[in-house]
Amino acid sequence: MNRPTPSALPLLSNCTTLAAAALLVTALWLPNPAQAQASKQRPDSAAAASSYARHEAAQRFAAELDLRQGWSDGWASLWLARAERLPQVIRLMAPAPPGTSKNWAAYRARFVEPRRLQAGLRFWQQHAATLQRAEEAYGVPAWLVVGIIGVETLYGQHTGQFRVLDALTTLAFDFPAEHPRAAQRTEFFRAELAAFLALARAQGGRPQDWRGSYAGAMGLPQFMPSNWERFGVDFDGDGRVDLLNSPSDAIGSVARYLQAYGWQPGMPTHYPVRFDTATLDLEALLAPDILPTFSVASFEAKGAMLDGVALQHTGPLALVELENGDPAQGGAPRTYVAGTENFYAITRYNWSSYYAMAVIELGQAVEALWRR
Ligand SMILES: [Ca+2]
Repeated sequence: MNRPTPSALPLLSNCTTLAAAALLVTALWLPNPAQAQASKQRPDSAAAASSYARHEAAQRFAAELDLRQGWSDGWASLWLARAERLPQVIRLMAPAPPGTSKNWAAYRARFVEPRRLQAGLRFWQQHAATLQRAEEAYGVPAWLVVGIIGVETLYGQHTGQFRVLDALTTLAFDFPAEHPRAAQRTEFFRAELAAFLALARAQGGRPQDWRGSYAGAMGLPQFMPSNWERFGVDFDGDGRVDLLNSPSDAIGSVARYLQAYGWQPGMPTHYPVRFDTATLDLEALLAPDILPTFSVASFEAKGAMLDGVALQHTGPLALVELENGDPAQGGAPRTYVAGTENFYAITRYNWSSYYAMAVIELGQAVEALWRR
């Protein structure tokens, strides 16, 4: 996203695999005029750019990192001293106001739309052989890789305009204290900052030049630095993992990531579900959230009824609930599906059932165009 306004929040990428549910929820809230207004009116008392050169905790962190990594040239200290605080990043991390409702129909419409479908088709046509090679290597289907790269960055068109060094340093040392998981998030972003400094050093060039999302996610697949390190693949064989410029590396890395988080070849992601109102125990069905927990038999015993091939499913299922706005304010009824372990695997990329559903629907719609 070039302009990360509240109405066009870039998705928080696979940083969420390390438990950023609360954050992700923030990214999911849909455009809310009141919220946008509030953020415009907020006085930017702390907005003046200030560097971390004299920030005690940041400098201590950098010195320790230099020592731990054996960076005798003081790489971390040098670059953290040049990092600047980004007030906009802090604002984007604030939790959504209470009572904000989510809207699957509106969310879907942002991602499954003609422009993105056409870009997806072009991406598939251009990279068909690579997508097939990734499927053979990692068991992850082309449509899923195409869905993820499409939702994340519109096939590389919106990879983020924030300086990654500034964004990560801001989140590592000025994470909004009022956030319910501020301590955990601070630790997370400090680890990502350390990984980023190591990555930039290994790749050459100045850390200052790297651009990404406001959360520090980078490149076509919006990988966080630690995931670049863990799951990045040199899939075009040029000797380096380049997720900023190489679609092949991005394709291979996304597929490898999903394989690592449990994607099972051939298993559907979800099934339609209908309710038997006489026996429905919605509270019990929703209690495990999106974690697949119920056998087909126990799912149906609680009033969530399946049909056709779903009845032959052998693994656990989750009842996935998607809001379509606030019913009290004219919103549509909620959408429900039976999510499998593969649905869950997609949410390891970005901890959100709305995200997973958009990825699935975009990827499969592009596949239908491709096969036509
Ligand atoms: Ca490469």
